[in-house]
Amino acid sequence: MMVLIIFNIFSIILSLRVEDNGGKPIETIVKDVNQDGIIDTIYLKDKPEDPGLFTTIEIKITGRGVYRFKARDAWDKVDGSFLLNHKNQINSPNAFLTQNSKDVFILLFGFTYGSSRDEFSIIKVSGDKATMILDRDLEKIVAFKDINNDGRMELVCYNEVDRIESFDKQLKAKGGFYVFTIGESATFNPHLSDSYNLKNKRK
Ligand SMILES: [Ca+2]
Ligand SMILES: [Ca+2]
Repeated sequence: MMVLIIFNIFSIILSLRVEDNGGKPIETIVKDVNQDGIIDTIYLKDKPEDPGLFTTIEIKITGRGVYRFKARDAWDKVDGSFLLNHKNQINSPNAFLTQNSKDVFILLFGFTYGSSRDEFSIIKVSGDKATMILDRDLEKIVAFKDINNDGRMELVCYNEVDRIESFDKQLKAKGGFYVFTIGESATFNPHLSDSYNLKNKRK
C-alpha cells in the first residue's frame, strides 16, 4: 500500500514537471505541413509577460522531428488587413500558412504597439526541414506572393517609421516599400523594390 502511495505521489510530481516543461499551448493546429500524407502538429505556446499571445512555435513533423522557434518579443493574431488579400490555408487566427509548388510558409505577426510592430517572422518548411528565414521589425505587411512570376515568393512591406536605413539607402524610387525575395533566406531586393515603388503608392 505504502509503495503504491509513494508511486502515485511520484507520478503526480512527474506529470506536473512534464506540464511545466511543455507549457500549455494557446492553440494546437493539425495539418500535413510537409505534404507527405501524414498529419503533423503545430503548437503555439508560452504566453509573454508583455502584450502578445505566444512566444514559441513548435512544429512537429510526424516521424521526422520537432522544430522550435522563439520570438524575440512576442507574436500576436494575424493582421486583419493582410487577411483581406491573402487566404489562410489553416483555420487559425494566430498563424498564417501558405504554400507554393515547392515550400510551405508560416507567417507570424508580432504585437503592434500603436502603429509599430516589433516583429514579423517567416518560417519556411522545405521537405522535412523547418527554418526561420526572416525575423525583423517590419510594420505593414502588404503582400506575400510571387509578384514577378519567377517561382519564388516575395514579401512586400513598409515601415511607418523609417528605421531600416540600410534599405532606404538602396532605394532609388521613393515610396518606401521594401521587397524581399524568398529563397534559401529572405533577401532584400533593391531592383524589385524600385519597380514596386514606381507602380504603387502607400495608402
Ligand atoms: Ca506530414
Ligand atoms: Ca518572385
